[in-house]
Amino acid sequence: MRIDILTLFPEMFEGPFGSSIIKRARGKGLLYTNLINIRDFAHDKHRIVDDYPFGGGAGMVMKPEPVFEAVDYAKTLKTGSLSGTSEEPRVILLCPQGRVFNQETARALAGERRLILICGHYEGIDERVREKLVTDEISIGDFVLTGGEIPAMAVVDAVARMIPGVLGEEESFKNDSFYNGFLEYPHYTRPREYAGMAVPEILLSGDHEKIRKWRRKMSLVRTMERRPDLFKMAELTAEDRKLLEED
Ligand code: 4GY
Repeated sequence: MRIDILTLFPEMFEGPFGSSIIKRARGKGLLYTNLINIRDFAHDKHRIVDDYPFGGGAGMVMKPEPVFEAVDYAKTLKTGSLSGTSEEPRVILLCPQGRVFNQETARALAGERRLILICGHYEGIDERVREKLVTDEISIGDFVLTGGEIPAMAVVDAVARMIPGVLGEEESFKNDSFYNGFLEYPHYTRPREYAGMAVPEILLSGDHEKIRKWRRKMSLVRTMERRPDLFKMAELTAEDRKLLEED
């Protein structure tokens, strides 16, 4: 998958894209990321990309021209299997007004061949960018950040790990919270006792069927207690009901 990211602060992405699983995914050729500096598309010698808002008010607004030109440029970039195709890529703006991102969206986006992400900054971005260029608006939650860069990193990370081959067999997303609609069960590793706190006996028993049931039950109870909204939506099996009824 190819992801082009338009930003005024490309250096912010160096850490997250150069570390851990995202670094490995890029190394394996499963993910190709490209950073485009919107400032490179400014029209004047001072490379100005923002201006005062029409109608007055606080803060600066990102000018439309550099963003339009940066998106046009991004659309011309087609390497490998994308060359010669005329598919119109999804152009995603990260902003608090967008649809709230979740695992289902991550899974859907992981099925695309390419994405273009736009990171706004300052007070906002000229509305004509939204009207003409943007196909999807995504929010990572009901809070306001200083820019769309951190949300873009979150989206790339969540999408990348859903691409087949990015996670090893050991790391598979099949056990994730949200993949199956429930929160995860508690995890433990050595030592068996730490600071007076013991690992639940059942995990040391070697009885894989008992362990599976215990984990399932913890997952159900946690979801019920902490995320009643998720629990309401989830489908319970006959075994789930039985696990919830015992002591
Ligand atoms: N929350 N989810 C978010 C955000 C900052 C002004 C547009 C969010 O996605 N983005 O808070 N973004 C704003 C700042 C320009 C982006």
